[in-house]
Parts: sequence; C-alpha cells; structure tokens
Amino acid sequence: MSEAAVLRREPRLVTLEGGEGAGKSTVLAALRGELERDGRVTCTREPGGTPLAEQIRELLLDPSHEPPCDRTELLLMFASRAQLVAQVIAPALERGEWVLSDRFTDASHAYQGGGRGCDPRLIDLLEREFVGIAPGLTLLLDVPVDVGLARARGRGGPDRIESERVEFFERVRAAYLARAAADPSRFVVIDATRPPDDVAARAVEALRRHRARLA
Ligand code: Z5A
Repeated sequence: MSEAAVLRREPRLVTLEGGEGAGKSTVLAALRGELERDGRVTCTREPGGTPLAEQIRELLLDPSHEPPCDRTELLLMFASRAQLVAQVIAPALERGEWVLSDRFTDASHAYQGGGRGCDPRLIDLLEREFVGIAPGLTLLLDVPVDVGLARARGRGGPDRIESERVEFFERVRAAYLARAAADPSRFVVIDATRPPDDVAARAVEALRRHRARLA
C-alpha cells in the first residue's frame, strides 16, 4: 500500500450516476449512440461488467443471500470494480476507446459513504489503491427521492439495496450533490425530473461540450 497513490483522470472515461429511478437507461442509450458515431465505445455497468464481477453483483443485490455488513458491502463493491477496471476499462482506454459506465466509484461514495456512513477516508484509500483512475466526465441525474422511488416501484420486486428506507436514499442524494459541488470540472448535474428525451438531450450536450474541450 502506498500513501502516495493518486487518481489518474481519464478523459475518455464517462460515468453516469444517480439515485433510484433516475432514468439512467434512456440516457445511456443516447450517450452510446453519440459516441459510436465516431468509433468504438465500451459500455459497462457497476457492480458487474465481467463474469466474476456479475457474480459479485448477484451476491450484493439478491435479497435471498445473507445481508452483508456495511464493510463487506463496501469491499465487495470495490472487488467488483477492481476486476472491471483490470479486465475491461483499462484495456479499452489503452486501445483508445471511449468507455461509458453505468455507475462507478462515485456510487460507493454516495451509497456506502453517504447512505451507510462508511468512513470517507477508507473509501478514498480503496479508490486510490484498487481503482487508480477517475472519470473525465460524470453525469449526475438528479431526481427527488420520492419521484425516483415511485418510478422504480413500477418495475417489480426491489433488490436488497432498493429495499432501504427513504432516509437512506436522501443521504445518498445529498452525498452525490455534495461530490458534484466539490468537483464542478468533472460533474454535470442534470435535472432528471424532465421528460426522458429532454434529459437525454442534455446529457448528450454535456458530452459534446466535454469532447470539444478535449479537441
Ligand atoms: N451501488 C452501490 O451501493 N455502490 C456502488 O458502488 C455501486 C452501486 C456501483 C445497483 O445499481 C445498485 O447498486 C444500486 C446502487 C448500488 N442500488 N440500488 N438500489 P444499478 O444502477 O444497477 O440499479 P439501479 O440504481 O437500481 O438502477 P435503476 O433504478 O434501474 O435506475 P435507472 O437506470 O436510473 O432507471 P431506469 O430503469 O432508466 O428508469 C426507471 C423507470 O423510470 C422506468 O420505468 C423508466 O421508464 C422511468 N423513467 C426514466 N426516466 C424518466 C423520466 N425522465 N421521466 C419519467 N419516467 C422516467
């Protein structure tokens, strides 16, 4: 373990974040379409994204398993992420591709840090040691908790984390917004109460601005 490990920002790594029912699926499709017009894009999700990481996802979310304690949940999120970075994200970036991820480390800061109350210094340490990279652009779809939960409820049985109380999701939302406010050069917050096409258009616009800055 090295105290000096730092995060490397990867301009071509774009992440999408938000609370329950924020509407990530529609936006992901629009962002993917935009990136694919110019070349290959690797799309992935967290937790999951490799065969092993998908098994970790199942352990984490299936309510029929023994519920992990908070630190186990945190470590499993990072185990999944370490595998995904090593097997999928880092190789794709090395090939010069864009990478689009449905959630990334900010979700651990929001859910395990904000939601569960895990020590933020521990999450920072895990991020530096086991992830090592940060996105160049993070789109945060922000929606009031009651609106998001009402949308998510329309989808059938909740997974283990979706079964949490409203207060948990309020803390998650507050943690996401605090991270966005602290890092405005990376985050773009999008009002996800607007109609799906409007939300997707704003996300694509933010991606275009990001790409224009890199050109
Ligand atoms: N988690 C964690 O705790 N720590 C971590 O480090 C990571 C994750 C990486 C799985 O994530 C869980 O893991 C998640 C966080 C936790 N926790 N929970 N609960 P996930 O991303 O796979 O699952 P999710 O957050 O439950 O995704 P989701 O609820 O499916 O969100 P979504 O993709 O944003 O929603 P959607 O499927 O696109 O839309 C939901 C519904 O709303 C659907 O019926 C849409 O038609 C509707 N919708 C979407 N947009 C709109 C608008 N604009 N208006 C009206 N209706 C809309």
